[in-house]
Order: sequence, then C-alpha cells, then structure tokens
Amino acid sequence: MRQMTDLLEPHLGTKKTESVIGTMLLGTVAGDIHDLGKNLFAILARCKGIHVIDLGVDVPPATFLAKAQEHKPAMIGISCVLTTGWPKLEETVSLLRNKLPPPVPSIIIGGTSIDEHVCRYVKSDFCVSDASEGLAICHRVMNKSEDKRPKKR
Ligand code: B12
Repeated sequence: MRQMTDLLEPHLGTKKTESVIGTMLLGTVAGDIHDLGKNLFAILARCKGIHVIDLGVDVPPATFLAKAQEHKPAMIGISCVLTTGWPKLEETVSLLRNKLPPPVPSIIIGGTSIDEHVCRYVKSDFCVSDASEGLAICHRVMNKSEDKRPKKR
C-alpha cells in the first residue's frame, strides 16, 4: 500500500487544483501508528485544493495544539484506527477546544474504529470512516468558512 501511494502521488500532484481553499492540520492520534488511511485522505485532499499539514503518526495532544496555534488551520483532522486510541482522541479534541481561541477550527475524526458513538464521546464536529465522505465535508466547511462559522452536527 505504501509503495503504491508513493508511486501514485507524484502523478496525482500534476492534477492539483491551482487555488487552495483552506489549510488542514492532519495526524494520527497518540499511541496509534496506522497511517495508510490518513495518507490516502491526505493525497485526495491535496488534489482537491486543500493545503494539508501532515503531522505524521502517534501525535501527542500537545503537538496538535502547538501546530494549530502556529498554522491556524480551517480544519483539524485526526485519524484513529485503534479502539484503544479513543481516550487520547477525546483528550486531544478537548485540549483543542479548551485552549484554542475562538473560532475553534472544525474537527473531523476518521479511521476504521470511528463511528457516531465515538464522535459523540470525543465531541468532534464530524466523523467518517471513508476518505471521500471526509473530503466532501471538508469542502463544505471550507467553502463556507469565509462568511460564517462551520456548520456543526
Ligand atoms: C495495516 C494494519 C497494520 C499495519 C499498519 C501500517 C500502516 N503504516 O498504517 C501494522 C502492521 C504496522 C499494524 C500494527 C498494529 N495493528 Co493493525 N491493522 C492493519 C489492518 C490490517 C489494516 C488497517 C488499514 O490500513 N486499513 C486500510 C485503510 C485505508 O483504512 P482506514 O484506516 O479505515 O482509512 C480509511 C478511512 O477510515 C479514512 N480515514 C482514515 N483516517 C482518516 C482521517 C481523516 C481526518 C479522514 C477525514 C478520513 C480518514 O480514509 C481511508 C480511506 O477511506 C487492520 C485490520 C483491518 N482489516 O482493518 C489492523 C488493525 C487495525 N490493527 C490492529 C492492531 C491491534 C494492531 C497492533 C496493536 C498489533 C500489535 N499487537 O502490535 C499494532 C498497532 C501498534 C500501534 N501502536 O499503532 C487491530 C485493531 C483492533 C482494535 N480493536 O483496535 C486491527 C483491526 C486488526 C485486528 N482485527 O485485530 N497494523
């Protein structure tokens, strides 16, 4: 999978849209090293005009916060594949909500272990277990972010 994405990415790059619609901070939650899904989503998002800052895997909550303060993204995406990652996911979302000045960027979580119950538990704005669905949500949020706060669930 990794080899395939490495091969594909340079070719997809030539099709990148010219205008950037927004910046997104992306990473896999602390304690989790799965990144195939996150990387697939990042490739799709970059092809569709989103400037993605990928923090990699096993990203501590404090790093998400520091990078969000530095880059002021329109959205923050957190990947979580392990069910054991849920507590750290909750901690990360809570830290971002409590420490970032308003308007807090919309937070989307994704990965195999994610469903609406997890979304409610961690209090994220959006949850997906499919990259294209996530991309559609990001587009909706970023295209609206000029004039109003992103629509919440
Ligand atoms: C590949 C894999 C690995 C690889 C990971 C390689 C890598 N670089 O990612 C390796 C071998 C390293 C691995 C390790 C482990 N794994 Co593993 N792994 C898998 C496996 C087979 C596939 C996961 C995967 O990549 N799926 C494909 C991707 C494309 O799907 P996805 O992540 O869901 O992503 C899609 C969407 O969710 C979405 N998406 C994903 N992230 C995001 C983020 C955002 C913001 C958005 C919008 C969308 C989005 O986009 C993608 C495309 O649609 C699964 C089993 C399975 N069949 O799912 C087990 C599985 C996830 N692993 C499991 C386990 C237990 C582990 C280990 C703990 C094993 C161990 N004892 O060491 C370690 C983890 C160590 C750690 N600290 O993280 C368990 C988890 C069980 C659980 N209850 O949580 C699973 C389910 C296997 C099992 N049945 O037991 N694993």
